[in-house]
Amino acid sequence: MFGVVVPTYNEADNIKVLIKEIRENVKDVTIIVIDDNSEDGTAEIAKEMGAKVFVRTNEKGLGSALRFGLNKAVELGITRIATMDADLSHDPSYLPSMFNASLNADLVVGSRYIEGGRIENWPLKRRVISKGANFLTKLLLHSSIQDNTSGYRVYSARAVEVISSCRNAGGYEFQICAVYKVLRNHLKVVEVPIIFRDREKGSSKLSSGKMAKWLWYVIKLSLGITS
Ligand SMILES: Nc1nc2c(ncn2[C@@H]2O[C@H](COP(=O)(O)OP(=O)(O)OP(=O)(O)O)[C@@H](O)[C@H]2O)c(=O)[nH]1
Ligand SMILES: [Mg+2]
Repeated sequence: MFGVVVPTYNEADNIKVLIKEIRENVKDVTIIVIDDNSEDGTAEIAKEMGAKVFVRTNEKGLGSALRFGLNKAVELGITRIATMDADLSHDPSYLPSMFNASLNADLVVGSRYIEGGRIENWPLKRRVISKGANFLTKLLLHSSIQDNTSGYRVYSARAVEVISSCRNAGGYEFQICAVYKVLRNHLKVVEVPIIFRDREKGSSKLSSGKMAKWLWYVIKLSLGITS
């Protein structure tokens, strides 16, 4: 049984297209939207489109939204759960092959940094941030994964159980925690190439404050002073 978890904050211009494209690519898929009380009607649009929508009013953060959504999916009996951004950077046409790969792995990572993968139309600054984050993850946490920051993934129910300990990774650092825990528990990870497109509508939620929080978390994780 396949599911897709989409964290959203003010993605009204993108969510309708995304839900439609997910359904065009995967039959019988449960779409779970975790919305942190968007002001632009994202949750209402997702509900109208037939997604299972959870609106959180007293918590915020990409990582905690993903953890919440992945746990909900497991509760619903879904055994292979994709996560993807709502901003159309992650092309739903990769979902069938990623779900297929997930039948033999606990984590499938849609990777921009292996052969066949790439990023289209990202500004230099954004490329440097992404490459730098991956460099630090490999250096400090000895990750063998090339694209540790990608949010386009498929988790098995077993992987979701293992990453439930990522409680201290409430923001963008959740992606790093999840890869780290899955590798530490000797679960199988595969990377498949994806072509990533920059968002055309809506705005990025990645701020310098969130990047600083990300860095501090990764340092603490490498020193073993957080989980
Ligand atoms: N529920 C929830 N979703 C979030 C939060 N922050 C970001 N998101 C969603 O997470 C996804 C990724 O966020 P983006 O702002 O696109 O961040 P990014 O893709 O790392 O960066 P850009 O390249 O700048 O787009 C999008 O679907 C956002 O709407 C949050 O605090 N809560
Ligand atoms: Mg984005």
